[in-house]
Amino acid sequence: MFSALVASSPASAEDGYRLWLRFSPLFGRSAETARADVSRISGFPATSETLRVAEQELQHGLKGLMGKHIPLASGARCNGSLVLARTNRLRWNRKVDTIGPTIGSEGYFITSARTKGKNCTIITANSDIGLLYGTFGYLRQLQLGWRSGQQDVISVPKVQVRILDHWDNLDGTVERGFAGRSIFNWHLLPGWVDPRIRDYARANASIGINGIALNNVNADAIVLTRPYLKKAAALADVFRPYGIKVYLSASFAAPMKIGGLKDADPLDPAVRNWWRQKADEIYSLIPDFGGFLVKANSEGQPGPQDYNGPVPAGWYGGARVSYRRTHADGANLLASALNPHHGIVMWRAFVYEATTDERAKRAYDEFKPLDGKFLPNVSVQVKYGPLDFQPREAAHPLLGAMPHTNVGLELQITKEYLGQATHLVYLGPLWKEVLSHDTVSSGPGATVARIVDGELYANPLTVIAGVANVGTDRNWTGSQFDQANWYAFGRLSWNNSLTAKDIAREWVAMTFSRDPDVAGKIVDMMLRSHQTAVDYMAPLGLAWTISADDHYSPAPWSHADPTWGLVQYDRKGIGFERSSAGSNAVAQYSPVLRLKYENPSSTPEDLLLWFHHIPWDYRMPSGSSLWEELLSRYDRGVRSVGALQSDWASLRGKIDEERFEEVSAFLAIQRKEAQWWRDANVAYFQHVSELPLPPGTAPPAHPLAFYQNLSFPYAPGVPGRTSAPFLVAAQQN
Ligand code: BDP
Repeated sequence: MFSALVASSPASAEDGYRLWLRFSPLFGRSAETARADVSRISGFPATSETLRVAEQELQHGLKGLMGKHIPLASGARCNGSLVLARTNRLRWNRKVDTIGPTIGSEGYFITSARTKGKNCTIITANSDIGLLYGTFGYLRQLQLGWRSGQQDVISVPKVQVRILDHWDNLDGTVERGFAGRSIFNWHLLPGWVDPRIRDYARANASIGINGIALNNVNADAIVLTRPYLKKAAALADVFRPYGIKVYLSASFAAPMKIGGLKDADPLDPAVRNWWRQKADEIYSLIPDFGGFLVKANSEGQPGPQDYNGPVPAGWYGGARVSYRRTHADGANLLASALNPHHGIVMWRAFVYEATTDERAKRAYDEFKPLDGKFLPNVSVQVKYGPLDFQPREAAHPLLGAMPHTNVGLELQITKEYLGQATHLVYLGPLWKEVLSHDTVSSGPGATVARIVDGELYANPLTVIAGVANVGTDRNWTGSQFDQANWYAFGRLSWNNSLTAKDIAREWVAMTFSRDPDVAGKIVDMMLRSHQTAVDYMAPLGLAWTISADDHYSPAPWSHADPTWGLVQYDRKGIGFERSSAGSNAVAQYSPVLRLKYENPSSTPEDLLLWFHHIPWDYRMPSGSSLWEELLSRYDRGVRSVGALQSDWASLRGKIDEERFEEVSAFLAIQRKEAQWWRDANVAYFQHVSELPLPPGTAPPAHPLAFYQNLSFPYAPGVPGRTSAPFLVAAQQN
């Protein structure tokens, strides 16, 4: 069963399928440490599916690392073995007794003990899933060769819901997916569940992911019909032993689309009743269903704001009032239906309309007034920046602005705006930038990390979501290096104080090499890679330099329509004026940040053009004009890709050939595309600014029209947005 990963991937196939769970043999001191730790594993027999999984993982991992089969033994005593047991079976150990109560329901504790002359290593937790996390934590340390003798490890996740959002459609396509098709084969479910799903579950559990939203936020209501709920239930059965709950993206119009109701008004008693019954039905099939993810009143999706009018008798004490329904009405409608079953609602704050004066302000304008109005089992899910996962954005102004609301963070693992699968862009540094950003919302130290993990405002529900980058490609993520982004998301969602470098070091040691020289070089490449892409795609806080059609090619001109309020490029200068002299988006930040962002001189250079429309001849701190600085950033970006290529080339012979060649080829694509990005942007901005290129700056390879005439009708991940026809209750079986 657990096995596709083992059976279908012979050790010789270096195609990346095994991810960071390779368990290649240990040598030298680390092999000795492992041997000293383990002669057998006690704590068995396993009393749950989860423990059986832990047992398989330990045996499988140790077999790989130590080259031998480690037998299982019963009991939970210290007798020269590795003990895997719940805290309540280890009362004999004082440390376990003290630490146990502090590690919650998912944390774990690894320690060593000595009784009656016998040593043992203990992995303990208060729950079976904690034991599985502890197993993976222990194996990780061994894999890394970082476990030395006696050290204790206490590990407790900081965020409750650590979830991957799949933007997978029921027809098998993946919106913004660059790694093949959806790994969920809805057509064959529930009869056939691909063994790969189990491998997916174990990879996720190994990094602490405990939730998966199965379908696209541009949701097809059909997923909530009974046949599809049965399909989801079959997936939930596979995920369950790994501590992973399934969630579904719900269409707000589902009561009409599949329920035959005439509207979906959140105040309509028939609608409320429909959702309550739907929730009951879901839980009868999936007893541990996680809840709903909802995109409403955004990009054409239905939502509560579609309803405007008198409220039913009984509301507001029977007074006759009439008003437009809000996001809180919508979220609370679903939350009350799920509440009896302990389900949650992740209500997305990604909203805007083409008519708004400034798109980056919209979410704050709509949601800030609703602070405190959401039920406790609702999390308002905010992207890290107020536009849309641009290569770099200012932090989202809602982060820190809703102290009485659970605010969840949405990161994008799939690289929609960062070179898709081919460009090597490690997202750890970007996410750390976001998490360590100080919103100064309640004095200094109000970091995004502390808002999201609930520490700052003591939130009852904490959520961190990553838009998944996984598909049917053999290497899961479309490229070898994109696995690192999935890995980093999991590790950071468990522990937001890890550094991007720590995480890269772990990932490299478990995938490419434990050799410190090789690993050091790859880690260094990864740490430079995000800034590199920013340099050739969107330097100094620029946004929307990508094609509006394919989200693949450079096309700053494609967003230049001022009615969208996205960009401002003109003869005078470049950048978007968000100070009080412009859209005044700065007013949405705390007073300290507002002041900082108000003036170009105090705005961080990386966000200069995000907040300001700057004249082309503005003097930058470097002494160059803005125009020269911009050009030098593009050139630096292209050069840095060249450096990534030569660093990688120096590793020939030190990495297996299969992955070496694949990465080399992808870097060559990236090099070519970085040049193209640079040239297209330079050509366009030269056209806009009417400025000459300074001496020494190479002209673009082609005239502007060449770049503007390119088209990529088959670029991957572009949504077809085929919306489901209205179905009626007859569909239910
Ligand atoms: C944008 C994507 C679009 C998504 C949307 C969202 O281009 O495909 O549907 O975000 O987050 O980034 O809802």
